[in-house]
Amino acid sequence: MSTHKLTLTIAGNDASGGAGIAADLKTFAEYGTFGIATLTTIATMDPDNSWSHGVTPIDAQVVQDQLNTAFAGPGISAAKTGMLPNASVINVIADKIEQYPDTPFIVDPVMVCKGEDEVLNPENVQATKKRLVPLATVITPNLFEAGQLSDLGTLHTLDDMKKAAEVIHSNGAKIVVIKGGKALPGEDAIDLVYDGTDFLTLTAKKIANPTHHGAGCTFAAAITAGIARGLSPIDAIKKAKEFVTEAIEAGFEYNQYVGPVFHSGYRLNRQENI
Ligand code: PXL
Repeated sequence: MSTHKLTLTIAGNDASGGAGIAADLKTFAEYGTFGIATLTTIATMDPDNSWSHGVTPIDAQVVQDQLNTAFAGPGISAAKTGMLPNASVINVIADKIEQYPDTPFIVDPVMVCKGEDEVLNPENVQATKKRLVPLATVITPNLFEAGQLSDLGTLHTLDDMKKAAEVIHSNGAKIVVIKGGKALPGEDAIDLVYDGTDFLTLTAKKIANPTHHGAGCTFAAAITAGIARGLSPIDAIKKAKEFVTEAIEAGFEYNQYVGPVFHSGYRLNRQENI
């Protein structure tokens, strides 16, 4: 029997390489897992029009075909979702994941890209609540996404985050991680973890670098790979916070619009450069 740990990302391609499946596959590799991608959408950014985003969905049938391929191997140790274009694609994913109740499933409910404040597609919020939240081993909304998923609207404080986490947990997600990130006022980047019993806060100093692009994807991918490698979900979340903090610190300016994290930062901090 193979000892390789297979990790699956069901997400979009960020054509600039910082977020989406690129972030996930690079992170999976850093964790020593065998990454597989099911592409759901292609996100492009226009250098001639203020980096405005274009989103091209992949047909739901093609998403289903990719999932069938991904699950036809020795078995997926953990799977995650990222950017999903519409309810049809969400339904196809939920139908497949429901067939694998023992596979840890991490939902990163991407609703907006950094720098954009328009919700990608309002029907996604409803479909995510109905189909993906109940299946989630871990769900990783940012403040905005947690406000939408809990119907509590804009969240401003740690108390607001706790209330939202309770609602999202009551809708079926086993562990809720709300990323306060840079949106929560104060000096620290605070994430709130709720497992239905205890609240845990993970705190890191906010990093001055504006190199956050892809941080959310990288964090969720690191949780996925950590669980695949045998960590408990809570330990995987703590490790992922360290991993993404060092990835942000190692990030760079891609152009005037965007600064991605560097997904190899954690390893390179511990390894002699080749
Ligand atoms: O960071 C959110 C995100 C997720 N997935 C894809 C993206 C982005 C933002 O640009 O392009 C594919």
